[in-house]
Amino acid sequence: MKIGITCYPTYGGSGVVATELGLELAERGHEIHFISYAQPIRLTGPHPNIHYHEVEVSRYPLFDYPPYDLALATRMAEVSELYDLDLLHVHYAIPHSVSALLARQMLAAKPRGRKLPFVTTLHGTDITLVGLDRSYLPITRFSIEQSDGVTAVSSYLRERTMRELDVRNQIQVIYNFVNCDVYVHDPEAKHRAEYAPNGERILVHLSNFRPVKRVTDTIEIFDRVRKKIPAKLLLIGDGPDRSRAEWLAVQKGIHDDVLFLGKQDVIHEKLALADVLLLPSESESFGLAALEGMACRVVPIATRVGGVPEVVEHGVSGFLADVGDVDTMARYAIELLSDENRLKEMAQAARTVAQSRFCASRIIPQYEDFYRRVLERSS
Ligand code: GMT
Repeated sequence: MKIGITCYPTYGGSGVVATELGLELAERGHEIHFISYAQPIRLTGPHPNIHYHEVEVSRYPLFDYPPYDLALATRMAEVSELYDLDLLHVHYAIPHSVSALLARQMLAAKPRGRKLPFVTTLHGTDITLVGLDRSYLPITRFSIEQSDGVTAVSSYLRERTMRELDVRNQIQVIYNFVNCDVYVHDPEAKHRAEYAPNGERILVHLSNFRPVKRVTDTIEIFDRVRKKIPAKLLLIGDGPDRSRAEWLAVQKGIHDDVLFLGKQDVIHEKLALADVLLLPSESESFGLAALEGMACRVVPIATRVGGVPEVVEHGVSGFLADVGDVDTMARYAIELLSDENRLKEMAQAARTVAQSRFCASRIIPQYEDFYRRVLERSS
């Protein structure tokens, strides 16, 4: 198939999933065209089946708000025509599904009207925050209902979308995935000594540092752990709450043990060094970071929110606690890091879940089937 993929190209779970999906599909022989305002961050190196088309947004003094969604729709229609795409797959409803809808209409209105179905994948805050904002709700609902196929990354997100947006079309759950050959434990842990020279335990947090991720809770948890166990905290990513987290680490006098690594291109190498991953988010429709950690045998300690319980089984492949309950999350970490056998057992259970339920080799065929059904319906 020839598939156009649109996503937010910067750091963030939906862009990561979209890019990894494109890479996996390209490996399976499909022709993939990314259409976005910048090259997706995980799209490194050339691939014969992958093309990237940049969306240029003109800036005129009159435009206080440059109309990206219109430029995107135009580029989607152009690329679809030029490369004879079979369908568009947009990640994150706002504004991508609206642009795809316009592109579909533009092509249908051509003299020899051409069909261009589009699939929308809902990721999380496009529904839970942005989509419920009154200024976006009607158009989000409309573009979801107009989509030729809709998927959500968890059952939680599907139920919530159906309940709160009251959409009438079917939403198929296709879980996020991880490439289990790339995301693996590093048995030699070559670089571990760079971060933990005295054999300290390593905890890791990976996010875009937005308020919803509660990064300062990560510092609170680590502070409690470090009082009991020699440990280091690796923070991967960047975003609005980074400086609050840095200040808190300084205030608590633990900044030498809290290592802000910033945005990283090769995440799995860093994740694979850790023992425990902290994900104390306020809301999380899936929790891709937890899954990526689990594939690397890193045990997640997360909040019991959204779709996270669909990924992490409490007490088996990780631990779950209430939002803000940093004491409990710290206690889980201390108990686990003090018991080598339990740590190994849970690390293996986490890896097994990642491999058996969320491996790319299981999930990508679900997308392929989904595309085929959409194409059949719209032919
Ligand atoms: O909402 C975000 O934090 C951004 C969003 C994204 O587009 O990066 O993340 C969401 O999508 C990820 C990939 O499907 C999920 O793993 C995250 O759980 C989800 N985030 C939230 O629901 C807060």
